[in-house]
Amino acid sequence: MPLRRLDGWRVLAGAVSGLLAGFAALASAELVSAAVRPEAGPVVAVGGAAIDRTPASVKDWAIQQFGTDDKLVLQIGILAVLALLAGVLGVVALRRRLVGAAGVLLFGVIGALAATGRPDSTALSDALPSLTGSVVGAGLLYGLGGRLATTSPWAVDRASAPPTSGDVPGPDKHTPAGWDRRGFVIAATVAAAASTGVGALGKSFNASRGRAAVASREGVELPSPASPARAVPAGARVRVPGVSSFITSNKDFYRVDTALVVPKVNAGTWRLRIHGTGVTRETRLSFADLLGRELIERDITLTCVSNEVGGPYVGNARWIGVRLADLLTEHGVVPPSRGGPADQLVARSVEGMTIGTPVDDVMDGRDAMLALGMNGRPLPFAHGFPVRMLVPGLYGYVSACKWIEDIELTTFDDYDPYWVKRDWAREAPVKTQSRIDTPKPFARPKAGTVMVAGVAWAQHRGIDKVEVRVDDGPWRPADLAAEDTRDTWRQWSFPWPATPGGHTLTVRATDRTGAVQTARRTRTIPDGASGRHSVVVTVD
Ligand SMILES: Nc1nc2c(c(=O)[nH]1)N[C@H]1C(S)=C(S)[C@@H](COP(=O)(O)O)O[C@H]1N2
Ligand SMILES: [Mo]
Repeated sequence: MPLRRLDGWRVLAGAVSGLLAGFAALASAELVSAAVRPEAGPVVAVGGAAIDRTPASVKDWAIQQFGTDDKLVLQIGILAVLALLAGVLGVVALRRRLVGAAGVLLFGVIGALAATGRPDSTALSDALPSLTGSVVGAGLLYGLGGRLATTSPWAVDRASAPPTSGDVPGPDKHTPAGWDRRGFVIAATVAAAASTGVGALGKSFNASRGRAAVASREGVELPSPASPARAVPAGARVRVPGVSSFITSNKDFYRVDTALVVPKVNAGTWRLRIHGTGVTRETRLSFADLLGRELIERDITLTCVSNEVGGPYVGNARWIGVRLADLLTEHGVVPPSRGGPADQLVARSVEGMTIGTPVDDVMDGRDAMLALGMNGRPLPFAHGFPVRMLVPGLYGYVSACKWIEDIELTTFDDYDPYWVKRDWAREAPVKTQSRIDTPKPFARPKAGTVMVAGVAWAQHRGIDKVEVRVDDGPWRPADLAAEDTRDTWRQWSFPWPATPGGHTLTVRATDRTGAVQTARRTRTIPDGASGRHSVVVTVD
């Protein structure tokens, strides 16, 4: 037999059938996940498993590179890899349909393992979306393969061609000219249309699941707090354009969490369990129980441990919530400094996050709270609706559990929460920091008086002084705006008589313990970045 030319169209059709199989698998998985839970879908599960296993340094790098888009980048990456592998499997299936189909099933198993291995997975049913999807995908690949069957696309001297495996019909049983193009195109079109329909159905079911939660949020009326925050002092805001607004709006508030799908929790069915060592009265509280208590309203600045010096992961909001210390006391909790048995409070969220906080910090008189409201609104879903924890003075990863549903009293010896298992410090008070908001790096201000301004924070200690240095000159005191509370950041400004040329501006803060913000640069891991923020500008 003469050497037949490589049939490029057939290879392409193979790749297309692989892609279609992948698409059908994901679409049916989406539909099944609507019946199980949206988080059990393969892309979310594999993405979540990847996040759980990413070394802290890589995760930190991803946050720096992509910011809040890190999750989108991850999902696009997963889909791109899946598409590539699906295409390859499709080509493999040209010669070995069973191998191709088995490959698709293998992905289903990987997805199922990822889904059931997530910390929030409580049922084996989480394996169903991936498994069902892969069975559909494998079946489709096998079926489409029937339309493509002929000799190997590459080869072709029959004598030297590898033995045809049993599942591949020999060329002569099919169209002698090669493969069944018409049949393939029809089958592929039908498969694509069916998958699109199934996927769309799954998406709409998943969306309607969230609708009850959305309605429950819209129904929340925040009562006026028994203990309101005082008005932000007029002098707390410096009047310099470019400074961060004193209160960060909900939409501008940074978001850092591991959730690929923002949990949509229905406040009507939500419960908070309080239990553990030293809890004399274990309870489950409803959202209405919390709303019915005396509420406090406080301005609190929240900071992420992943914030680089000068970085954006800090925000200040007016929160309304329940005093956590009172709630714990009612449940019999005694802090270790007064002889209590539990030194760690572990908060768990609906999606399986665990966050550990020193019980002494929660109960030492500061305004640790279960927040229900943020800037006058129920918490946004992305910021923890219906309830999140906040402890002034501690980084978010050791204090600010969003979508909280469980509080367990335990010890630091007995339990390591999520981030601690991943090399971050057990305890992490916020480090004293300051940031230049204006001028921006590489700005070109005109010579004359240039207003340098920004924010400084040392939550729960308070900021007492901010100083600015130009190049290697002396430290000069900045004008400090009035303090709102020692749990909030403080704005500052500095009128700089700028002379032409390149200059470096550096800022440092001193907190109320008298400690000066260190110049020693450290990484964010394990307990927060230290060092001083500098901005280089060229004065014209
Ligand atoms: N459930 C849950 N809560 C969480 C996290 C998370 O990943 N999951 N991240 C924590 C971290 S690291 C920070 S800095 C704050 C950020 O809160 P924000 O997104 O509302 O700004 O939430 C904390 N609470
Ligand atoms: Mo964080």
